[in-house]
Amino acid sequence: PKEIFLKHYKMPDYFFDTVDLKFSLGEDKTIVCSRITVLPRVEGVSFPLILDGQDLKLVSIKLNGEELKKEDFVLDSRHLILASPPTKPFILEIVTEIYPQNNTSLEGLYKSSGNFCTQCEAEGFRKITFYQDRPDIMAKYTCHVEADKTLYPVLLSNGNLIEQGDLEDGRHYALWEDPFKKPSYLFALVAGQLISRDDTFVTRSGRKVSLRIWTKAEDVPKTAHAMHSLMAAMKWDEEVFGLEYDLDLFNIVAVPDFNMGAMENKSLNIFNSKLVLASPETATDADYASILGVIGHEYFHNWTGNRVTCRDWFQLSLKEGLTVFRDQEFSSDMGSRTVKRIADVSRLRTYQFPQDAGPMAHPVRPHSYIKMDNFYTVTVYEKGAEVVRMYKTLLGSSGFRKGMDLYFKRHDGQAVTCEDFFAAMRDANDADFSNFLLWYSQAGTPLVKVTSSYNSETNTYSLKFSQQVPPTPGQPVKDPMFIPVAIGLLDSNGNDLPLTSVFHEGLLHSISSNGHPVSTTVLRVTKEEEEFVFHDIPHKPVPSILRNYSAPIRLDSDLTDDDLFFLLDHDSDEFNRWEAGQILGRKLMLSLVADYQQNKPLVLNPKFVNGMKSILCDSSLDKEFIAKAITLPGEGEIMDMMEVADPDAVHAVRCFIKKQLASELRGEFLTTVKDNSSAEPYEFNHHNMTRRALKNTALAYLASLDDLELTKLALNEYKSATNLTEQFAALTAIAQNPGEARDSVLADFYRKWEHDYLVVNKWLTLQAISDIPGNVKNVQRLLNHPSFDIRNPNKVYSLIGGFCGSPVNLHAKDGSGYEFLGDIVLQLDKLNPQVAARMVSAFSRWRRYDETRQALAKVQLEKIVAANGLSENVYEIASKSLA
Ligand code: HT7
Ligand code: ZN
Repeated sequence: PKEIFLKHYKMPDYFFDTVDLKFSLGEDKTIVCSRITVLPRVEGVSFPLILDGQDLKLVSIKLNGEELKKEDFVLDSRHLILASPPTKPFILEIVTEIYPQNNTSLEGLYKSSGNFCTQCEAEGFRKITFYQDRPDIMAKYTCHVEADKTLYPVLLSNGNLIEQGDLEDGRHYALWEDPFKKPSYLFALVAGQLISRDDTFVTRSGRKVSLRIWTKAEDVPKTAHAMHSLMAAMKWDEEVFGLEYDLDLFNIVAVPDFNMGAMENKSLNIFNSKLVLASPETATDADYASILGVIGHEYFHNWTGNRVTCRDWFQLSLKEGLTVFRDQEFSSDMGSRTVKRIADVSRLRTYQFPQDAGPMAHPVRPHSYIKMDNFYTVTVYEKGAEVVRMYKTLLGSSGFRKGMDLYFKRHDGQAVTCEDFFAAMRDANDADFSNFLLWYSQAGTPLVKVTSSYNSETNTYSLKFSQQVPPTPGQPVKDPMFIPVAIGLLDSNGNDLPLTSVFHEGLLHSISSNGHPVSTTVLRVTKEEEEFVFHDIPHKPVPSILRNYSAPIRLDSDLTDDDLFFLLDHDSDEFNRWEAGQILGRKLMLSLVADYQQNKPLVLNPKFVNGMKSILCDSSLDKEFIAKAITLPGEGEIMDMMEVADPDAVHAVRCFIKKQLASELRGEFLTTVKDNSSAEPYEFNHHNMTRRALKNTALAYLASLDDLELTKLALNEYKSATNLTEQFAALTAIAQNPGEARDSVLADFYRKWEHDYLVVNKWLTLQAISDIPGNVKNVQRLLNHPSFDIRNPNKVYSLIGGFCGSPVNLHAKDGSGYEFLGDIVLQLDKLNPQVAARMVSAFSRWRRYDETRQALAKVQLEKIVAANGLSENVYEIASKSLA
C-alpha cells in the first residue's frame, strides 16, 4: 500500500469549473453520466490529467464531444489518465456503470433499507464516477436523478430543486442545482421511500428556509427533537458567530446503514438514524444530548467545512476540530457548561490520550496516511477542538470572534490550511502566538509538572513549570509547546484571592483588568522550564491550576491530598472541583491496585468516603455535576497510568471502591433515589435530565451490592419507568450481577423492544460490555442472534465494539477475547473495511500489557496482516500496531 505525505502536496494542474451529473438508478445497475468543464491551471502547457476511480465500469469517454479511443487514455484499477489533454478549457463527458446494490462498504453510492444514498467523504466520490477526488477541486454542480417512481418517490440532491417530472415506464426525474462551489466529498444523492417532517426557519435577515427531516414513514414522530435541535443550532450560529444559512432549503435524511455518525453534504445532510430518531420510550437522555450535538455539528459545517473547506485531507482538523469546538459550545449554551466540559475532557482522556501514547499516535494535522478514513480520529476531532479552544482562552470571546470573522472574510469559497486559520486569529488580534503551531505538528500529550513555594517575607507565591512532550512514532524528540495555563489562588476560606501582578522573565506584569484585580489569569508557558511569581499574596494559597482544563495536557502538581479535598470543597472553578475529586480517585485507585497486586487487604480511605458524601449531599450543586463528581475514573484511565496495565487488578479495585462506597453511603444513595424519582411525563430539559442522571448513578451504586432488597428496588424502577433513560439505567444496574434477575430482565427487555433496532442495539451493547468472566461465549452466541447483522455498522459497533469496551474480557488471560476479535476483523474486512479498521484498533495498545497477553495479541495481529486480500484500512492499523 502507498503512503501519502503532506510534504508532497502539489496544486492541481487542472481545475473543474462546472460538473453536470446524470444518474439513472436501477435495480441491476446505475448509469452515471458526468459532464465536466475543465480549466487548465496554466494555459498552453500540457500535463497529464489523472482522474481517480474505483470499482467503476467505464462505458464511454468524450473530449469536446469526440469519443476517445482506447489508445487516448490509460485505465487502471484506481485511475483514468489522459496523457496530454488540450491546453485550453475543454469539456469531458464520462459514462460509467456502478452497482450500488452490491456495495457493502457504504462509501460511494449504496443501498440502505431499499433506498439509495451516498457517502463521499473522504474519497467515496471516486466510487461514483472518474474525478479529481480531492477537496481543493471546487466546482458548481447540477444533478439530474431518474428512477422508478413507485420504488423511489423521493429524489434528493444538493442545492435547489430546479425541475421535476414524469418519464416513460413509470420512471420520474428531478433536477437539482447547487449554486455554491463545493468539493466532491460534499456531493450527495438520496432516492427512496421517505416522508418528511417539515418546518420553517426565518433567518435574521428574513430569509425563509424550509427544513425537512426525512425518514421512513413510521419514524416521522421520532424526529421532533432533531427538528428542534436544528432550529436551535441555526439560531445559535446567528447569535454567537453571526453566521446565517445561505439557501432556501435544508434537508436531513436518516438512514440505518452508515459508517459514522452523520455527514454534512451541502444542504443535504445524511445521518445515521441513531442520531436523528428519539422518543422518550426509545431514546435516553444521552441520546437526546448526542442528537442535539451532532445535528448542531453538521449544521455548523455549512460555514466551517463547506463555505471554507480543506485544501487537502491533512488539514481535516481545520474543519473538524473547529466544528467540534463549535458543537461543544452550542451544547454548553443549551445545558450546563461545566457538565459538558467534564464530559468532553473525560472523552479526551478516555480515548484520545491512549491514542496519543500508542502506535497510531499522530499530530492534529497528520504528516502521512495510507487510508484517510483511518484519520477521522479523536486526535483530529477532539484534540483539534482543544487546540481551537486554546485560541479562545488566549484571545477571549471577542478576540476569538474577530479571528473567526477575519477567517471567513479572507477565505469564503476557498480550500485552505490550518496556517490560514492560525493567521486569521493572529492578525485579527495582533497577537503573538510564538510556537503555537506546534500543536498541529507534534503528537503526544505534553506532561507538565508544577511545583509551588510561598515566601511570607516578600508575600510572593512561585509556580515553577517544566514540560515534556513524550516521543511518538516518527517523532523521537520534541520542542516545548505553547501552553495556556489558567490559574486561580484560593485563600484559607476557599475564596479566590485577587491577582494583581506576576513576575516572569525579569519583568513584573500587571494582570489586573481595567484597574481591577482578577481571580483567574492565563499564564503562557512556552519553555521547557519556567517560573511565574505572583506578588501581593498575603498568605500561602492553594492553587487551582489549569482551570476549565485550559490545555490538553497531563498535569502533575505537588498538591497534597488535603489541598485536593479543599479544592473539591471550595474551588470557584467547578471544573477544577470535579478534577480535584478525580485526582484523588486516581491516586486512591493506583495505590489500591498496588495493594491488590501484593495480595494486601483493600481498605478504603475514610476521607475519600467523606469527600464523596459531602458532594452527594450538597444540595447547592447541579445534580448532574454531582453524578459526575461521584463517578470514579474509568478503568482505562488508571491502566494508562501504570507501567504494565493490569486489567484484572484495576477492575477488582474499581468494583471494590464502588461497593464500599455503596455500602457506607447506602442511606444517602437510597434517599437520592427516592428524592429524585418522579412520575411526571418525560421532558428533555435541564431540571429533569439532571435529576435522572443523579438518580441513575445512585441506583447503579446500590445495585452493585447485589443484595435482595436493592435488586428489588432496581427491578421496581425498571418496571415503573416511563422512559428509556430510567428503564435502561435500571436494567444496567441489575445486569451488573450475574444470576436469575439479570437473565429474566434482559429477556423481558428484548421481548418488549425487539421491533425497534436502535433499542435492541443498546441491549446488545449491555451484554457485550459485561465484565462477567468468560463473556466472550455470550458475545459469540449473540453473533447468531436474529437481531444481529454484520453488514450493519451500528450493530457491529454495539456488539463487537461493546465487547472491546470490556477490559476484563477483551484482555482475558487465555487469549479468547483476542482470538474472537481477530477472527471477526477478518470477516468484517471483506464486507466493510472502514468498520473493520475501527474494530482492529482495539488491539493497538497490546504492548501495554504483560508478556503473556502481548504474545497472544501479537499472534492475532500477525494473522490479520498476513491475510489474503486485506484492505488498506485494516493493513494500516494492524501493521502500525505491530511496528
Ligand atoms: N465529516 C463527516 C465525516 C464522515 C466520514 C468520514 C469517513 C468515512 C465516513 C464518514 N461519514 C462521515 C462527519 C463529521 O465529522 O461531521
Ligand atoms: Zn464534522
